[in-house]
Amino acid sequence: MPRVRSLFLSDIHLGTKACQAEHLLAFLREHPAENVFLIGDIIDFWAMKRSLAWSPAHNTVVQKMLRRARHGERIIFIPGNHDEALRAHCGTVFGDIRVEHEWVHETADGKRLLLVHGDEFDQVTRHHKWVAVLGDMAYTLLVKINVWLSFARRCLGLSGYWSLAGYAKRKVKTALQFIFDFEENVTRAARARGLDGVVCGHIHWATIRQIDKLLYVNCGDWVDSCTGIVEHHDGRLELIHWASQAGRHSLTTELIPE
Ligand SMILES: [Mn+2]
Repeated sequence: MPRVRSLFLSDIHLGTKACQAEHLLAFLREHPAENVFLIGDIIDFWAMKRSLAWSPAHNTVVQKMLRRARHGERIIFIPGNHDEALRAHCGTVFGDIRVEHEWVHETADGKRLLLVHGDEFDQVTRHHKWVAVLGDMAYTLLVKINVWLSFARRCLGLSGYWSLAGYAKRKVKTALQFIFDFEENVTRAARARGLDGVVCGHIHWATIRQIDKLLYVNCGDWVDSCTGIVEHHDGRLELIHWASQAGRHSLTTELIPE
């Protein structure tokens, strides 16, 4: 029996420099599965139009996927916005990999989950670099800079207090609101279809949690956080943070809250 029942991966962004293909390959090696769900932005056609960053490791990822499909793993590819060119091919099969606009997966313990990339629930179309802004360290630094900034403003004779940190905080609040809106919209779509939850990607923010008694699962990404979701043979879902240091793989996991 393969090590896990299912793998859920999204936002790999093959074809970009940022793609952590080597880490992904190590993760894939450790996780033979019955089902592999590729939930969008697997190949980044947008970035490849600007500049091609296709390394041998990116080739290997594609080859491994084709090989796994050939050897009987069920692989379903749901295109995202960065690989939307493949949406025209939904309903077809490429080298044993099935391309679908969306999918309903039933876990071993009977939960029916909607699998979608999620960009159609994103009110903002631009990319989300702001995730990097969310951090106490950045905030603390901003507060420190602000002390000097206000001193400089006083020296320049500028009146009134203007807070850089406050400005950043308002921006972060907007970013957090964006995440909440996205999560709510996606979950609502699953509820409307009478399903038990949703597995998506797109916002590069991995999590497994309950929203209004529905399961909300996000696969995260392989450009920054190196995260994926696995379904164990009993249907339990687990978020895996994969990190590799000097050839030694370390695993930290976060279990689904009961
Ligand atoms: Mn996306």
